[in-house]
Amino acid sequence: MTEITAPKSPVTTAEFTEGIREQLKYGQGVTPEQATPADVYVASSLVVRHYLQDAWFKTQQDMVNGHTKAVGYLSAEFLIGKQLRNALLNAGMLDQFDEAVEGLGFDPQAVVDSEYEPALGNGGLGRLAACYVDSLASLGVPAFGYGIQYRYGIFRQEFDEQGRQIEKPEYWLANEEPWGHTDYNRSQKVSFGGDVVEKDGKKIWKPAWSVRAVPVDYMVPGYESGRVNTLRLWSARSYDEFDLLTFNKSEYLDAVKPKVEAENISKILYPEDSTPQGKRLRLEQQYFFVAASIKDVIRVFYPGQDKPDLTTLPEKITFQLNDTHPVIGIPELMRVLIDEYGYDWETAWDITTKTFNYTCHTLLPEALEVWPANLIGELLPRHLEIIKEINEHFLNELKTKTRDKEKIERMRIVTNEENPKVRMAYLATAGGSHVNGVAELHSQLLKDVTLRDFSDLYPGKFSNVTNGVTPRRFIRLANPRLSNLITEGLGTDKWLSDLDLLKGLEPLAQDDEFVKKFAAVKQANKEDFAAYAKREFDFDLDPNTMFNSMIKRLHEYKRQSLKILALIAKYADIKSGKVSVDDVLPRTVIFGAKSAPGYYLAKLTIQLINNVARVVNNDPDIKGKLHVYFPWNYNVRLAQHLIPATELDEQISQAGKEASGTGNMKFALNGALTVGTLDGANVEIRERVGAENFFLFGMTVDEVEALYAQGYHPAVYYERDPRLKAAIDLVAGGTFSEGDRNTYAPLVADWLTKDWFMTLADFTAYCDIQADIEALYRQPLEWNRKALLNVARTGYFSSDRAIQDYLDNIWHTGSLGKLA
Ligand code: B1H
Repeated sequence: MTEITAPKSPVTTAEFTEGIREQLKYGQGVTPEQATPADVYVASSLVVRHYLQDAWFKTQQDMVNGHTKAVGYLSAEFLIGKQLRNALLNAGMLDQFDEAVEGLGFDPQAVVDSEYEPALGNGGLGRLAACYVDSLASLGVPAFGYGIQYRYGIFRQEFDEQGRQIEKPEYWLANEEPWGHTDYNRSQKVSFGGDVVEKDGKKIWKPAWSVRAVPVDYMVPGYESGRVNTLRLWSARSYDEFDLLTFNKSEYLDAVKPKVEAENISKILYPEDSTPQGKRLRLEQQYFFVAASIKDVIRVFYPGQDKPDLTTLPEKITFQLNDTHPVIGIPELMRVLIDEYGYDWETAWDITTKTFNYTCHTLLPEALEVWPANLIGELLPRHLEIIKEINEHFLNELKTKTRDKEKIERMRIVTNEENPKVRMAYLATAGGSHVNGVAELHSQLLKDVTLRDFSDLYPGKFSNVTNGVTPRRFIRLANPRLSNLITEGLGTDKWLSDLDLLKGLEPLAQDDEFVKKFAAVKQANKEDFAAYAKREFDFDLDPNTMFNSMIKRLHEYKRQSLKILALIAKYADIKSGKVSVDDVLPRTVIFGAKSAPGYYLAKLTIQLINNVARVVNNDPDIKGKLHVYFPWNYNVRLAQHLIPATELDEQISQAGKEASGTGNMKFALNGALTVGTLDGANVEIRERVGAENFFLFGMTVDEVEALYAQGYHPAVYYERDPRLKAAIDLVAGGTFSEGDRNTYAPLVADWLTKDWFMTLADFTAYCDIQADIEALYRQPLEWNRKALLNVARTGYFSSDRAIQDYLDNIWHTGSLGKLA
């Protein structure tokens, strides 16, 4: 390789303008006069890529030649959001872009808006992966994000006339997509099916079919680090071009069938969140991207070597498994080492266990992936053999550690039953060096409950890394007003790469003038959001009401039901005259949530929320005091608009069910107060901001467990609290279904007879704390003081800190250093 110079000094406005002109001319084939904002978007993106190119080369070169171990973050989801503004910010070109685009007669906002959001993730898990690649690059850590370039991202959500969720395909690649660089010359072959034969005592896998994995590379520029990492998303292509014989028989559609099937692998993101679906195609996806990534790493770190010394692999790379989705990588690396490179089992196992680590993101038992062994056997026969062998070795190892036979049985990776299953979380725990949870409480519960036997016998493997979010996208880009105020308050903008500096704002919470400025920022953001909601959804939000948001996937454990029932109870109180409408604190409740398409109760909850909105918003008795809005298709863009405008955030999951949450961090950092349970990262947020600056309610994990143990009867709570009874009766009686009592009957029946997540048991506490919330809100200065303290005290929740924790405690690697 030729020596590469350090990246160019930041571009000037004139250079940026010239770059856009050139791209328009030679790339888009239009004159600036003919160009649309979408043309300018593509051209500007390519200009940014152009200026990042040298830094990208340099970072790759340093990664391969350096002595710093790289990180391979393996994730089925990267919910990256729009790229252009983020890249401009991180590369230090925001002003040049604005000036160049304006100079050419375009509105920068229109240009940025013409980017189609890549929605390659379901929710928190995918967005976390995106924050982590941002932080890795910003810290100068050599890293790859490895995943799938789905052609269809998470579905586009619409609501029908009845307020029901409709899923529409999200074809984000319909237009030119300038960020992904498709690199056909670095493709990998990934094979499936067939059988295993033995020859000279050696196992040989004879696969039945193969697909071509083509990398699509996204640059990941670090914030002010001068480093540019790679997010490599694999796209599946066919090797089988037209079968001419068939074609000549003019069976045209049959001839292209194999091609279509191969390409199906990367066609669509599975829209389940927190509950994986055991589907063949999903396993194909998982193996597809993991196998391609492992081969890619060997290509990158041992270039041109036929017989690389792969015992050094753990010094070159550490693979982080983002949940169980990429865990098939463990038997795959074993297969590669043994079958393709001739290593013996012990050596291969030593390399493998040193290379992998596993992050668990859940506590719901049904969310831990378990694959039928025969499905793995059909698709990956050699891998099934290897998994069984890993299981045998593991059981033998366990016998040296404990005499407790039942415990050993419980820990089987492959279950002992007629149709055996493979427990991917156990495979990940046995096959890697470290296992971590994503918040302190979650990591503790992993050790005490979910993976208890493992933590008993391998206590050193377990640790915690509390999640974090990137302040670049979620403060600086989403909330420029607050960013300016923070910079003014601190006298520096260094907080963007050292979020602990936010602590310096603490004394300013005692400065009424500063608190008023902070309040003015929030007010302006609310007005902005109201205008945005008008434009995008034709909603009429009143920015002089409290903005109260609940945005997250629709899931029973997250308890959107609790929020909507409390709202209905308030409505019932006003209608019955128990509460005078004049005393009601004006509030705008905003929901954002997608439901898995097959999740019946979740979809019914969406329908209910939409219909509560319809009834409440149009009821003259309410006098505009309560408003409910449910913007459809919640995504990263909407989050960036709504979070800065929110004053009260809902984190009301049943204690012990939300692994961490990351929305909670984004809200606190943007100056919202939280009403929440002692769950996930709420616990740590509350510890840091102070109990007096957080609205805590509800049962604790221990109380939940005790109630389950004692026998939970939700109807008792319905009888006990008249507000709850009134709310449920309105739903059951048809108030939100035009008189029809059947519409929500399944939901009502679930509440009264099952209510697995104890919504009813927490209802009274939740309603009671509203009085505290409203009393404080009526004292704006005091509310804003607390909100400002939330900002000042939550710098810990930066993804830079989270990545530093991974570096120190799990990966044991560090930065390449910044480039000038
Ligand atoms: C989280 C998932 C998840 N946990 C299966 N588990 C999926 C599981 O497609 N699937 O099959 C997709 C996603 N996602 C979330 O991870 C947790 O619920 C949040 O509490 C946490 O903040 C987030 C990031 O750690």
